[in-house]
Amino acid sequence: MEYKQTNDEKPTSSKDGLHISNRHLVSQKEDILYHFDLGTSTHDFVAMFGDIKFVCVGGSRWRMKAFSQHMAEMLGLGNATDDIPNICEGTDRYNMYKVGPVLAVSHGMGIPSISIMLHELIKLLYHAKCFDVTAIRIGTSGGIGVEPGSVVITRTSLDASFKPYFEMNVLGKTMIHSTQLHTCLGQELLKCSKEINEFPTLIADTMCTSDFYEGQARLDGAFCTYTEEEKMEYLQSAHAAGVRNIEMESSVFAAMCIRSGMKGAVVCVCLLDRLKGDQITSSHQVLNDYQIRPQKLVTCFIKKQLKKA
Ligand code: R2B
Ligand code: URA
Repeated sequence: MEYKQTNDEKPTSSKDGLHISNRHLVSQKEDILYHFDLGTSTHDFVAMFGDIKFVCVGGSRWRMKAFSQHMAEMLGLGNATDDIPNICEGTDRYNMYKVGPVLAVSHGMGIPSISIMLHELIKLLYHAKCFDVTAIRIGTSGGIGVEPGSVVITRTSLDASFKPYFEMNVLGKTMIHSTQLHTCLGQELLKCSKEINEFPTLIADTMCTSDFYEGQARLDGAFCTYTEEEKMEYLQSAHAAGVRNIEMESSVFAAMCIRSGMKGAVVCVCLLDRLKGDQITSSHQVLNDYQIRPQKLVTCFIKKQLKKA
């Protein structure tokens, strides 16, 4: 196993925080961001994206559109009912919306999907000469020993063995990347939640898995090889290790934020308490109300930051 410390990486270029650590990219005449349907020869990245300061990512394309519409209203840049064009309309992989200095991008489900999106997003920001960019993942999760509807701001993303790193196989070797999220950013987000004062919010560790069913110790997948007692023992040991929620993208998100020099945060609402069950039984209305919570928190944070600037 090869231990790759993030700080060892030599950025090819760095401007107040955004690093691209890839010397091959510099010699390339054109860069095509295939899954965004954008390219440096066909699009003026500096003109389109040069003012971006905040990037918000989330699994669902509809949620990210609703988020950008809400953001437009909150920043006084439009009404929540105004249509906002999808910048990536040439592809059905990801959706992207821009509202002033805020870019909202969908990432689908799981580590591979968000990883591809983040490679292209980081290159987009690099080509656009963006600097001092904050990236926030807003999403859903399963809580462990927390009330449904609570929002967890991730301290560190742990793997399924509760290790604080993201392992990736590169050229047949295991590379390890740190998965600690930005401490001050997490504290600022917690402050916003206290100001909003509408839902419980905590800072805690998040477990990131590569599956929703067996990977998260559910008993209701198509296959299951363990007993209910073994499931509970595993979830209790996750709780004892400091884990308060489980989702499927935070590890590679944290790792890529560190590698690119972006401040990163993960803000997820808990749809259920996994110590009490596996199925998500709340009504659509309750689930919608829950899913708006991370959006509210992040909108409040961005509004505050822009006022300061
Ligand atoms: C949270 O919810 C999705 C699974 O339902 C997954 O993308 C995640 O991280
Ligand atoms: N997302 C997950 O990954 N797990 C849950 O239990 C709920 C949402």
